[in-house]
Amino acid sequence: MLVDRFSARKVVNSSGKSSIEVSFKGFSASIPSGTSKGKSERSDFTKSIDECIKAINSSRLNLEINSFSDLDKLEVAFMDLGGNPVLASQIAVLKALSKGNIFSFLNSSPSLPTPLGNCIEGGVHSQGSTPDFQEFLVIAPKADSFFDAANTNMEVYTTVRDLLGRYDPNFKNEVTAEGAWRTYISNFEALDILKKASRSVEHKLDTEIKVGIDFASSSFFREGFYYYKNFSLDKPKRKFSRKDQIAFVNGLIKEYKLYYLEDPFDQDDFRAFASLNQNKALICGDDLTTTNTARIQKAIDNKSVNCVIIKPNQIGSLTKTFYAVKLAKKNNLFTVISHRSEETQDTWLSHLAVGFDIPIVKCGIFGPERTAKLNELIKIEKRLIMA
Ligand code: 2PG
Ligand code: MG
Repeated sequence: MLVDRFSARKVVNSSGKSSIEVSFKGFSASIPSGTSKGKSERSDFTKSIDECIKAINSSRLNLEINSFSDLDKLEVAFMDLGGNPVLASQIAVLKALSKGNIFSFLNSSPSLPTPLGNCIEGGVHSQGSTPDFQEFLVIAPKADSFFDAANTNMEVYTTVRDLLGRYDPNFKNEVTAEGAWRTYISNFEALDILKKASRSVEHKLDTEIKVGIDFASSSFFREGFYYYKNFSLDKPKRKFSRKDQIAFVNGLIKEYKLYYLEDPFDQDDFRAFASLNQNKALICGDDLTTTNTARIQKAIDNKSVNCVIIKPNQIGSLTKTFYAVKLAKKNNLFTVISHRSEETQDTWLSHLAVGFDIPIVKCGIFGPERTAKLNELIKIEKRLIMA
């Protein structure tokens, strides 16, 4: 397929900021951004979005792109503009190449991932006296279908809202950019509410529900210490050394039977990650590994994690994202493909989850940008059942 020209524009994301959307032969792709970024992530834009749009709209290319690996040619063409323009052009062309069916173009024996849903949000994704942990997550690992798993997460989400309404006098049904509940309680209270809601939905739907945390701990780590401002009801302020944090996280795994822990330690402390028992839970790197093969390799060498987050926008290239998935799988690491906080309504993430054969998709549970992705996976599931 000859790739000669694109058209680009701004669209509004879930944080009310501008994102880039790029179209090719009637297929469009828009790219999200993160709020809590790992420090080794690629820049979204190296110029202003307006300058990038102008550069894309005026570019005249002459590229023959017929396969996934040919998408590298777009990396060369738009390298100077940053990761988001590169990714947008690659995904738009991939949509055109696959006639909108990215997942079946990439994978001849596709299966569906399980959704890991963000229910309550604190950290830098919320404001005010909210929990220190960034995300309180739920998953129904044994659900019979993607639809059932997404529906279970939604039941927990609405049960959490009801419990927060009764428990937190400051709760106003507010949601964050990811559509999770914003509450003004401590980490432990939020965990207890999530656990309570999960137990009640487990009982109602007769299904197993597990909980997880994205600590995003680099956001409250400074000069060797973890600073908590909303640790627990009786003692909100805490200062933990590295050793304290390791003991604390180990205690949480036991007390809440955590299924999934993301970034429990600072993004450069590969060895602290390695100290956790990987037989008990998924220990996942996000800011630690940033979808970057060099950092994933370092995590493998240090035995830091048994799981890595895959976010195409962190590395700003679709082909490099694929190399990251390949490296992780070759080393028996679990993979979790993830949305970003500042999302668009595009659904390519859903296609990549199936196309790259990734077992878990991390996504918000509700809100237009999240529902678009979940519904696309429900549609893909339906298509696969009918086929
Ligand atoms: C994360 C993500 C998505 P952000 O930390 O895992 O929830 O947040 O996109 O802000 O990096
Ligand atoms: Mg994270």
